[in-house]
Amino acid sequence: MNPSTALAAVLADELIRCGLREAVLAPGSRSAPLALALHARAEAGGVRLHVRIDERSASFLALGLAKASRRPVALVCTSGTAAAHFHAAVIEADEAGVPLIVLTADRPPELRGTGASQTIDQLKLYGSAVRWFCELGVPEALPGMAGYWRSLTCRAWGQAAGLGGGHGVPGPVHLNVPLRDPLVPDDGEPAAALTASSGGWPESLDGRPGNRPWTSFADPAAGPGWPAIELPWAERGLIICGDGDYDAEPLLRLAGQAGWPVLAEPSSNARRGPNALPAYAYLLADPGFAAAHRPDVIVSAGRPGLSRGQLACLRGAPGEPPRRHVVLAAGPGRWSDPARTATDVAGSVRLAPGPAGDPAGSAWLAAWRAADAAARAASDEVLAVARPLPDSLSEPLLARTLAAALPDGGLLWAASSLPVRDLDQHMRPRSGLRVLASRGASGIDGLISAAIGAACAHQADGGGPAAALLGDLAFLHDAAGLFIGPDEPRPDLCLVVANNDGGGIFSLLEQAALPVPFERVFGTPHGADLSSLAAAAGIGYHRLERAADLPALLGGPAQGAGAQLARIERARSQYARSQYARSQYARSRGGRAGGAAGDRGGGLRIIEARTDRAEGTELRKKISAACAAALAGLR
Ligand SMILES: Cc1ncc(C[n+]2csc(CCOP(=O)(O)OP(=O)(O)O)c2C)c(N)n1
Ligand SMILES: [Mg+2]
Repeated sequence: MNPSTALAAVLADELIRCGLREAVLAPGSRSAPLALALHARAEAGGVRLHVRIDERSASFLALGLAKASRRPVALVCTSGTAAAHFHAAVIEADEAGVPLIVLTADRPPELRGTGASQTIDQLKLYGSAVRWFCELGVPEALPGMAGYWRSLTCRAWGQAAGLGGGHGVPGPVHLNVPLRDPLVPDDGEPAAALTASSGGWPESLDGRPGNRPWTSFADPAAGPGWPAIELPWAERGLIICGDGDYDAEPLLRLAGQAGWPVLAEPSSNARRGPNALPAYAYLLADPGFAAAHRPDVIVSAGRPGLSRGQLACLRGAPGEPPRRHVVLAAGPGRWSDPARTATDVAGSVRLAPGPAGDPAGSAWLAAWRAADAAARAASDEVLAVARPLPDSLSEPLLARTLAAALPDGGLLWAASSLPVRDLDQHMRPRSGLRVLASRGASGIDGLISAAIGAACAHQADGGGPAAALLGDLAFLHDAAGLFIGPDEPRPDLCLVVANNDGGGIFSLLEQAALPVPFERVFGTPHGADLSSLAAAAGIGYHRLERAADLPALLGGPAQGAGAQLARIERARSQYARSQYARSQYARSRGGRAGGAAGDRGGGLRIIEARTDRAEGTELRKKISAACAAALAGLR
């Protein structure tokens, strides 16, 4: 076996021993050994492989897979600008704590700096966005390589997963892999040999017996716990849950014990239980309510920052007496304190024994609940009579309906910009729905692919149907993410696009007052025909006319899905072996393959809701005014 092939086979083998389940790659020549090794292992049922043409889509697909599964995903590309296209997803993975193992193939050193084609400086390409960077040595048939390659792979796995001596935070790692020709297996070498046999090597390349990884990591749950902080009870407390992957249960219990409202962003997955207040954004945006309801204690978790009212609440008013703000950290050195008001950082928090009022009868909680109910009723009333038709397609109504319609066990990907904010303002508390979003860097990039990845992983783990709520610019930004090869795994996923022909969020910001350049410079209308795009990608499409029709549409395939299914059927017979491997994989995982479209009925499809930006702006202003009037009525 030639050295490049051997290295790739060992890397793939060791990653699978570590627990790798999903790998994503984009095509290229320098990366051929890695691609062939992963493909061989996928055929054997050891891992699921996803191939994408566009590296940016590939990297966000990997991000979605890793985010939903909470496991490292391998991401492979060739040398040159291909590697640069991973950068945005690597940044999001860093900010949001998502485990990725990025493997960029590279020219060997003797070909660098010579003007050789597709050669750039790939060393530390992602800067401080990775937990660990390592440039591998050019593979050579020397003794000691098995230990070198296998231990290094385990280190990458441990660093990405946040393992290896404590409660680390998961994140991306970058292995730059120089590969020298030959880049394909030697003549006549069977594909099966790519699973790390060691013909022609000075020593065995095999891993540890029993299919164990070279290095195993102690379970962090067995180690010393995170420092907890004890808080004395105070009546005026708030729990603010920002985006993030943390266990909200202890916070919800604390809220119940202390009688504190829970103000939870959708992707905190903490918007449930009796103290969760879905209209909280309207309460915090109301200066009168905010001034009369200043908390003495705030406990915050995750990454808050979705609305100005929420940030103002964290900041407090000038001259106000200092208050306690306990921030729960995701891990060492990783906590969010956007207003710089943290008085304490801890791993968890509990109420100190001692005098506590009557949380159930607390006037503080009752006031928040009454205000929430009033704001909710006011906003619902505006939505119910929104022009031009009753039950017309307003974006807030779409968000509210979608979050309620997905069944228990479902998954919802919320795009940045207005979709996640509409959910924040209108999604009713519920359990059973997992809401994910790219809120690490809050980009509108890669969101189709990230949603596809999240849905694939969610459904491979036995999860239910998935939907994504996307703005039109976010949708177009990752249009390449729609173009998926016939043999690629596809989830049951509805891409629900609120198409207001531009960036609706800017109409709510200060620049909206600049009439002349506004539309061209911020609004960015495009007039794109999404149904043509769907047809070009062979993806089912449905135009939604009324929000009330959404629940029924979520359940079934859209127009055009028949053609998609037929294509997939052809692909199925062509690739019967791959399908067999997928089912083997699914069995080994104890779940579904999550393979081609139709495995779960719906497949990948688009539902477009056309809305009007100006009307949407007016509607949101009306809702805010109605909420303010309702809150004033309570005083
Ligand atoms: C990669 C990236 N580029 C630019 C932005 C800035 N940005 C934030 S929201 C937005 C507009 C999004 O428009 P759309 O997806 O249609 O959602 P809408 O505001 O209409 O709901 C832009 C360009 C961003 N967040 N990420
Ligand atoms: Mg838009």
